[in-house]
Amino acid sequence: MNQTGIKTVRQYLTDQNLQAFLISDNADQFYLSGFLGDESYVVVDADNIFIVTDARFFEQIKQQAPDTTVVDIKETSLADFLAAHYQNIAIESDYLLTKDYQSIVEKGIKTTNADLVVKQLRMHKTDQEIDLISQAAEISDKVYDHIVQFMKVGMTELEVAHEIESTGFKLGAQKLSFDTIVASGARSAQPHGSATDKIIEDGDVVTLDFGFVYQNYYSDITRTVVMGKASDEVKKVYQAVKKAEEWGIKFAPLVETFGDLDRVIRGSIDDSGYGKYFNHGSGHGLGLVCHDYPIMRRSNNDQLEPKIVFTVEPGIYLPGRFGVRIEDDIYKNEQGESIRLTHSTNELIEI
Ligand SMILES: [Mn+2]
Repeated sequence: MNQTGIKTVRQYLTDQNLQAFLISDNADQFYLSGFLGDESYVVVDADNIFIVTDARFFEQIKQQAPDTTVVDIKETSLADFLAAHYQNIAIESDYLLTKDYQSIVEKGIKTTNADLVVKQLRMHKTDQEIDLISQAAEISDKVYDHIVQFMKVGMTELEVAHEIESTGFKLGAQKLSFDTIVASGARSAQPHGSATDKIIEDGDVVTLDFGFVYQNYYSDITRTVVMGKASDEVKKVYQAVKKAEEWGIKFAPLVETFGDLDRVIRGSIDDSGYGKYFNHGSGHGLGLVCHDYPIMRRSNNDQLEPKIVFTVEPGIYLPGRFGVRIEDDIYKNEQGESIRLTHSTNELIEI
């Protein structure tokens, strides 16, 4: 049970004159209650924390969230349960199923979108959370060390991806952060090209983007390597991405908002002349979810406060040719220094 989190949610309810908060995002549910499940709902009101769920989770809840009250979904639907107790509630619109939302509205319950209330709480990490992300990141670093020794021309992307994954599991990872990306040759110009049976050839630029979860906390790293000798153009693009990434890390303690840091990173790529080939956000929050709040884009106004863990990941993608991305996991500490949680070299490696 996260007493501070629950207290903040209850304060929000009081301030907004709402009777309950329906938490549907699994990460938010775990953060507040300790319950790690799915297909369930957590309802926080002024006095109680309910978990609306089915019998699969009853025993688990006794262990993980003993201070909560279980509501058996077989006895009452979510909408009936809510209608019996509340006239107005906060919801998380980005995680509430449309069918459940419709049932709630049909019962005459008024809803208020509160998508960011728990996410903005969750983005501020405790020392213990930072330590867990750091351990997840250490697994990813060790895997990168190994994979640059392992991968050879003639292997398929999938062979490399499977080696990344099995190495991470041997090092104690709980699960993958996401499907491992190994994108070689022209495929490296696809920012999220999951591994295929394509054979890795001499001269290929290869993007490796992967991450491992440790005790429910995620890491995320990207490196781009070259098979054989890098051409002058590949070197030029690589240096432009590397510089933008380093500027992102360097300026993180000096800017006010995540939008400002996005502008710094994007500005660096623009200065290199490749601005129109950088077509995604320059980073994202990291914690109980891999692509967590906040997404670092120009329009984001969240203050870049100490102990928010996030990624910095600029890229340049030349369609049909090649792409380069470099990504590290960082935060700003209370002394105003940028701290890296991933430590792999960002120098260009020719294999
Ligand atoms: Mn990422």
